[in-house]
Amino acid sequence: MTDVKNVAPEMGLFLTVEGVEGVGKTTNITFISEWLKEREIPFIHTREPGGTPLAEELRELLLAPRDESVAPTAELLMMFAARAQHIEQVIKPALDAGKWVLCDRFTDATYAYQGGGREMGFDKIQQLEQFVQGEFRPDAVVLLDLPVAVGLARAAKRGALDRFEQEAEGFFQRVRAAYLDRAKENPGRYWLVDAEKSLGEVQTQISSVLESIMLAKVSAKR
Ligand code: T5A
Repeated sequence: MTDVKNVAPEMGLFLTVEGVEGVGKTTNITFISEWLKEREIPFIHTREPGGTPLAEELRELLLAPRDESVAPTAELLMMFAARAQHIEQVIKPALDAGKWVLCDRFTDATYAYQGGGREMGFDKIQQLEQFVQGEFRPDAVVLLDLPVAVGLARAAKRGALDRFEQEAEGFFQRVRAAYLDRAKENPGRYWLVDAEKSLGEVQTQISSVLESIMLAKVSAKR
């Protein structure tokens, strides 16, 4: 185990976890939280859409199944409205205080779901990303990947489906493809984990990814 106790307080890091439905984000974010606690690394755990009272209200609006069809542009703008609030109220203050921010989804999900899944393309998302975030990006993205059918089967076991989970399999195939394309384009920032394996094997991969991320951060500081 790398000893980071003396450097951790000044080592804010923005780590996001991404993947298609049922890939195991929630399960593995709990694992990452424990991993950080064991190393006494100060962190917060948050999520998108959500993370502040206003953004959580937007999440409810976005995820609720409804009879009215939601215009992709309306969906996209609500994602970024929630994100703007989340960044200013929660993410940046935590990073400024030297904490790690462990975030369940961020803008990569917008590229994957609205850009890929909804086929909106990526130009407008890039413009909004620049408008809302400037140059602010996650330091590292853990991308959990598995065949869509496996993830959907896992998600289906949890009960009632939200508005996104009700989409057809083709939607999630496009989501997965968009995630994998982004990981290929930015190999330094994305850490791909084979999430089809057993939970133990997935968490072994995640531990080794976290060690690498932390070592990279420590050496960048020296
Ligand atoms: N969205 C979000 C956008 O469209 N645009 C955006 O910009 C953003 C930010 C948010 C929705 O919003 C969309 C995407 C989403 O549809 P969410 O809650 O983040 O919703 O998304 P979900 O994918 O639904 O997340 P969940 O937390 O519900 O699912 P997880 O976390 O991927 O899966 P988890 O951990 O609950 O695991 C599912 C089941 O699989 C088992 C678990 O025990 C659980 O039962 N499991 C395994 N089983 C076998 N082997 C393994 N390795 C396993 N790992 C987990």
